[in-house]
Amino acid sequence: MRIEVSDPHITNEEYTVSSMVAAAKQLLPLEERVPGVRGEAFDLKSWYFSWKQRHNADRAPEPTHVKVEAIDEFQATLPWSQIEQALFLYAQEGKELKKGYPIRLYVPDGSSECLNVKSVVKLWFLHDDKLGEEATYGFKNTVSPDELKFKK
Ligand SMILES: Nc1nc2c(c(=O)[nH]1)N[C@H]1C(S)=C(S)[C@@H](COP(=O)(O)O)O[C@H]1N2
Ligand SMILES: [Mo]
Repeated sequence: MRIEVSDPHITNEEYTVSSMVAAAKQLLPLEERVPGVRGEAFDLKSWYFSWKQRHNADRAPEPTHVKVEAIDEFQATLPWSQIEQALFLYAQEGKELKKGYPIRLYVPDGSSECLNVKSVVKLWFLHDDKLGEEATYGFKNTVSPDELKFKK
């Protein structure tokens, strides 16, 4: 399973869980930020900064938002200010995740539990103030029954 990571100011790359973990500077027990949920995690923002550094992209502008997409096409977009505590769970009891594989986002200081996106396979660092200061989530390309009628 691959996880695609992109930032238009840096690059577009694919990672495995282990290569992502190897690139992380800050590993921590998830429980430190999400009481009651055990497992091993890495901090999102510090992952971004070490990734940026590895690509010698120190002058790239700081993102305004992070967007994640899961295997089931569930997505979430978070303003940069809401990801201060965000982290990815990647293992439990030393093994790959049974639920949420390959990695699961947790946003302890986010506006909703619904932002804890399971099975993340795409991670985008975005640069667009117009996306606003509210976190959003939901399924990609949801089409209402009414819209479907017109598409036939
Ligand atoms: N991939 C994926 N992640 C998801 C969802 C989803 O439908 N797909 N639902 C979200 C919502 S709305 C909630 S409330 C939580 C539920 O987490 P749980 O399965 O651990 O109870 O997962 C979030 N993460
Ligand atoms: Mo939810």
